[in-house]
Amino acid sequence: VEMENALRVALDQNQFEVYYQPKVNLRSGKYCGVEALIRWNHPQNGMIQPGTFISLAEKSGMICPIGEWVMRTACAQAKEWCEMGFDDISVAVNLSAYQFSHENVANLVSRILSDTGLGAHYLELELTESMLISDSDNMLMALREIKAIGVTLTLDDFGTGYSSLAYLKRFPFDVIKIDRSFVRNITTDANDASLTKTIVLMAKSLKMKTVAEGVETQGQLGFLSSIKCDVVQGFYLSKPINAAALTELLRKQK
Ligand code: G
Ligand code: G
Ligand code: NA
Ligand code: MN
Repeated sequence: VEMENALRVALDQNQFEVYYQPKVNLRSGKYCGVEALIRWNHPQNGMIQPGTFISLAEKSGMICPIGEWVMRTACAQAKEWCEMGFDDISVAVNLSAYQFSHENVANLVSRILSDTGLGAHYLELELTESMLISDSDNMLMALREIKAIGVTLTLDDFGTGYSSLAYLKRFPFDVIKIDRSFVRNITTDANDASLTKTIVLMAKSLKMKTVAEGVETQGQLGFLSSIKCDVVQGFYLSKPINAAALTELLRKQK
C-alpha cells in the first residue's frame, strides 16, 4: 500500500520521465526509431531505474495509469519530432501483461493516437515472450485489434521464452527483438553467432524485421550488419537519454 501511494504521488507530481534509446537502421546507417524507457526522478532518492519499481507497479495495479502516461508522453514526443521534420522516427513502448488483463489496450492505443495526432505507423509496442504464456486467447484478440489500427508489434527478448517459435506461429508480430543474451557473445561464441544468424534468416523468410538489442561493440555491429540484421540498439550507439538530448542527436544527423 505504501508503494502504491508512492507511485501515485510520483505520477501526480510529475516525478516520472521518459528516456529514449535510439535504434539505427543498418542499411541506411540512420536513426529509425527510439525505445521509450521510464525513469523515476525521486525527490529524495534520485533517479530510480524501472527494474526496481515496474514489478511493484504491476503488483499494485499502478502499471495501468503509469503505462498510459508513458504511452501518451512517448506519442506526443514522436509527434513533436515529426513536426520538427524528423518524420522517420518511430517510438516503441513497453507493455506489461497486467495491462492486457485489466484494460482494453487497443482502445487505449486508439485514444492516445487520436489525442496526440500521431500516425499509427509511428507507434510500436514491445511485448516480452513471458507475457504470452497465459491468457493467450485474450492476448491474441487484443493483438489483432491493435495490429488492425496499424501499430507495429514487436516480440521482445526473443529466444528466452519457453516456446519462442510457437509465439511466432500464434501471434501477429511484425518485428523480432533478439535478446541481448545472444548478442553479447556473437563475436566470441560460434554457437551464439550461428543462432543469431539463424534468427535473422528465419525472420526474413517470415517477412518480419529484426532488431538486435544490447549492441555494445563495433565488432557486434559489424557482425549484425554482415548477417543483414535490420536494426540495432545498444550502448555502442547510445544509452537511453532524455528527450532534449535525443532531439540533439537527431539534429546532428541532419
Ligand atoms: O533501462 P532499463 O533499466 O530502462 O529498463 C529495465 C526494464 O524495464 C526493461 O525490461 C524495460 O522493458 C522495462 N521498462 C522500461 N520502461 C517501461 C515501461 O514504460 N513499461 C513497462 N511495462 N516496462 C518498462
Ligand atoms: O528489452 P528491455 O526492454 O529489457 O531493454 C531495455 C533495457 O536494456 C534497459 O534497462 C536499457 O538500459 C538496457 N540496455 C540498453 N542497451 C543496452 C546495452 O547495450 N547493454 C546492456 N547491458 N543493457 C542495455
Ligand atoms: Na523492451
Ligand atoms: Mn528486451
